[in-house]
Amino acid sequence: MVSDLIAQIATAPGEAALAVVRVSGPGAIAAVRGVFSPRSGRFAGPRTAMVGLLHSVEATEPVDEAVVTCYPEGASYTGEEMVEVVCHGGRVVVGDVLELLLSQGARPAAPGEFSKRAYVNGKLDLAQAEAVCDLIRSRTRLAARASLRQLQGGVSRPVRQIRDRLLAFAASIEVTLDFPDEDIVSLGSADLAAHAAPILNDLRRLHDGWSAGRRIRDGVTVALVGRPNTGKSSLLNALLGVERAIVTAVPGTTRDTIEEWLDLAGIPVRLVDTAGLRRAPGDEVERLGIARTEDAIERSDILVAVFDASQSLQPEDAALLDSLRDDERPWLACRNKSDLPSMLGPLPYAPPLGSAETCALSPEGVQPLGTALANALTSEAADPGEILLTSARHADCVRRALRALERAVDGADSGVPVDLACQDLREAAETLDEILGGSATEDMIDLIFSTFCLGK
Ligand SMILES: Nc1nc2c(ncn2[C@@H]2O[C@H](COP(=O)(O)OP(=O)(O)O)[C@@H](O)[C@H]2O)c(=O)[nH]1
Ligand SMILES: [Mg+2]
Repeated sequence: MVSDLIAQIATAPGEAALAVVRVSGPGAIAAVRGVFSPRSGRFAGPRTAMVGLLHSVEATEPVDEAVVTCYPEGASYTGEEMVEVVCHGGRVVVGDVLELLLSQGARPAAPGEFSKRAYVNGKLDLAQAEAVCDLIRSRTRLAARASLRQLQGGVSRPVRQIRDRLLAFAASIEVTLDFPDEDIVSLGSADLAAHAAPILNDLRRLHDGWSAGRRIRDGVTVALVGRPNTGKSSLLNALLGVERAIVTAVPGTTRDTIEEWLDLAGIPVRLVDTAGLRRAPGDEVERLGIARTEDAIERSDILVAVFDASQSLQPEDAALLDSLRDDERPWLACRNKSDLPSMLGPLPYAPPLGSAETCALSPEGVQPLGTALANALTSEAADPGEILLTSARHADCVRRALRALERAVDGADSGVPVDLACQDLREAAETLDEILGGSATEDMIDLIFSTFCLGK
């Protein structure tokens, strides 16, 4: 593939001590040479940092003092000849540095273009390249670690291994088909099932990690629901440790839904405070707020039903419990205002995720709710060292591979010719190869890299 010269700022915009501008493609080093004068007077060899002055081509206008490192073809992130310029950050300088490099014949790189080149040049497989993007976007440490493992081949290795076993399996069957007269024992359906079993097992295990992986990557939406004045906004504030939502003693204060991210046991939680579900809303704004509440409930993975424990169960509380009973989503009860004398008896239905007693007036008082939620979230979480699929694309490939393999086994069972089973095995292997990028189409690749950030 013929490649051109690209340049882009690799760091986030805004005031910062330093910024990084990268140039990649044939002639990258010559392009930088034209606008950079090393302080030592001579251009250092590859992979050696040089401090010096970036200036206009005519050397009349200094642009910045910078550190420049050159990478030869084959030994850089993209696999191409590449230069990394570490200049000063901020609004002006870094833009000028990029301009300077563009004036040397580079064009601005599109989002994900450096990583795409790394993939095209075999520096990273597709799953690894995707991990770079995920690592940057991680919302919690657990998510970052899962992406790092993926970057280091944690997903690619088992996937490649299973793919190779499927191919070897298919080849071993094909041998019996190609040379039917030779002294090769042909595979019966029982043999096929026996050979497929360990592969099926490994594929299933890989796929099982997806539900935990998805939570770690995309997070879980938790909505606080309940009638007005039970303390939902206070709970949100105390859990976040900041006064995010307005709290007053006036029922119906929260008119809009408020969302904030929270890190609970390493899982990103989108916590949603809702307007109370009142049967007789005060005005139009509150009516709209309640509509949004219903929408927020719809989008939630877990619901927290908040009750004012200093009052007996009110008709609106009972109505909420009725609707929760009919909802398939898991929920837990929060008995708030535990600092006041308790008037709330046992609830008519046992919450599937249990109950937490809280006092929303302090961060310590809401700890039981944090713990109950964390327990609910981590109950099916994998152990930290386990390989987790954190990409919907990967999970989909594994699911399709599983189906193809199951088809092979079922088909052989019901007397379908073995060569058809072979086709299914090859299809399963090819589907897994999509994870690594091997059998991914050009459009698929472009789509994946287009979601990357600029300069990546
Ligand atoms: N004593 C006590 N008061 C609380 C507690 N939680 C909230 N409140 C008070 O209850 C009122 C309503 O709280 P708010 O968070 O706005 O309830 P929301 O309508 O459910 O969002 C406010 O006056 C809060 O200060 C609590 O745990 N103990
Ligand atoms: Mg509120």
